[in-house]
Amino acid sequence: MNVTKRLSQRRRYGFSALRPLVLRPSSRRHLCVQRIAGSLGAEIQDVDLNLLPENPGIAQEIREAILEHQVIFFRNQNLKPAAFLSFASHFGKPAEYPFVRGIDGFPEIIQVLKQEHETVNFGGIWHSDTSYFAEPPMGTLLLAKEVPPFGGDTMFANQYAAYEGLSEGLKRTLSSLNAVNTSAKADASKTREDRIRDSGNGAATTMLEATHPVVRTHPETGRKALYVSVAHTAHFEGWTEGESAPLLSFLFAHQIKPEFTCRFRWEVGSIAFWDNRCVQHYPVNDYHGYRRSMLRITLAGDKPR
Ligand SMILES: O=C(O)CCC(=O)C(=O)O
Repeated sequence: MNVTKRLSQRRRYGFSALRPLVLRPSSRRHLCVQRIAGSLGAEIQDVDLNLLPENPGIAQEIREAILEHQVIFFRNQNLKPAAFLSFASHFGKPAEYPFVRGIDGFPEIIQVLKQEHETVNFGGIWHSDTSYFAEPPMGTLLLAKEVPPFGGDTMFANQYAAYEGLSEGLKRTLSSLNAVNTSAKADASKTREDRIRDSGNGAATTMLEATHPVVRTHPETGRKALYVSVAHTAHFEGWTEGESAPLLSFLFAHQIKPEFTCRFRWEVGSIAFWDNRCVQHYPVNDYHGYRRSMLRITLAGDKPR
């Protein structure tokens, strides 16, 4: 059965009833996909994303590539905000971010900015986006507008690999645990302060919280992924913070082992598109004195199971 048919069956019948999706690169006809690391990440070369509306096959192949590689990258895509939003909309429903106002005319697009005089970068801690939502975003897209002459890379970590790298004993223990995820952990809150100061939307004092399984099953691939993060996970459900801390600390260190990661060097016009259901990311803050500006869109997701 081809991938398109299986994806539509998954949508109709639900995901769990079907075998995990196996993607065959041989089904690609439009895209050249080049892996950039052993664990995750691939660069898609020689494609003009403005041409998607006339080539629906390209969107389908991009969808397959993100499921296979978890994070994908494009170069030289100097899209205007409307075109960026239109590109993102092929893959899901753009959602608003609760803490920062969208750019003029585009409430679903926020600017991820670090200015020359600032020292803290937005999101500068390992995380999966807004896991304190009951239904966290399935994916995020970032488009580079201004980049520093060096540094400012973003790292990504494969949470399927992190889960698979655990012992069978710990996997069994984690299988029955939920964790409480909050927007209020101090290290994560700090990374938003500069942006809230200049483009906050009044929600800064709101504390958002959601409880999710520690191991989630990806609704499209059927694979299991670790779903806690140092930025947002406060404690296991029914455990105190003190009781949770030793096991969480182990998981936080384990899930970002270099072997599970890739690292992307940005250029103006680069796009990264990652799957928050199985990936964490970390923007490296090593470019003080230079400006870095990206546009970000998140795509609505479902309740982790
Ligand atoms: O600036 C980046 O590379 C990533 C920013 C980030 O962490 C986010 O948008 O969630």
